[in-house]
Amino acid sequence: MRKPFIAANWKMHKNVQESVDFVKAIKDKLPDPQKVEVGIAPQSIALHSMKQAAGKSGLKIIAQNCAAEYSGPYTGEISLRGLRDSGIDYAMLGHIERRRLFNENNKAVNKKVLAAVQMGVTPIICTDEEMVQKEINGEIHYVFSQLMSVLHGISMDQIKNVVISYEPTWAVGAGQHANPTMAEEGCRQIRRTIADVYTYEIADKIRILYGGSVNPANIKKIMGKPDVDGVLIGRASLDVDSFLQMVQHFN
Ligand code: 3PY
Repeated sequence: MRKPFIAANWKMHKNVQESVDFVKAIKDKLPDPQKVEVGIAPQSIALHSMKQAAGKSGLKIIAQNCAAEYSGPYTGEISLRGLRDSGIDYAMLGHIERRRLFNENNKAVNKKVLAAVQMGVTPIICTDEEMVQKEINGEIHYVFSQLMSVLHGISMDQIKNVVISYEPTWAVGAGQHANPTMAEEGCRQIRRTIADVYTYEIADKIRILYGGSVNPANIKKIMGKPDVDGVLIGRASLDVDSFLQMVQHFN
């Protein structure tokens, strides 16, 4: 059974105090962490304080990015050592806004994914809908070429410690209606891609999230789809009531 995962992407919103106050307001109202995983990705300056505020609540704190290096002379970057030592569980990598606004390409994301896996920080790899035809064992399959590039060098063992998020460009930051059928189709094709490149058993266990315009009105429908194991929520996760409404669906 794949444990559902509800993650908030706060982008560049909320300062440290606002982030900590939010955690204090929600931490005793979260669903059972054995049944559902809940996480928040704040700005990097709030990661450590949020982790401390979360205490033993089970709330996961997620970095929105990291460097491909453990530590060293990389001015302005977020080190994996710093994340690991602060107890940060996940790093979201390759989000469409990083690609679009900061020119991150597949090669850069791949380096980060490899480094994160090696350092024990689980990557949440964001991918959009670039599908191509590929010949696998003599058959033509549709695969996510972008996903294949960023997973380059990830072994059978390492892929088990990766979460994938399908975030079609048309839905991110748009506030428009997310389409549950299209969310399912994207996640299903990603699972097929993983099965083609790794194995069916691995594809069956890996968690695939959907991201883009998720809100209290559509979350239940989206998460009700068989290949959607969770969601990455943008704008609708910034408000305490709306956040709780979404996570408490799964109590
Ligand atoms: C959005 O919904 O806008 C997101 O970017 C989720 O990551």
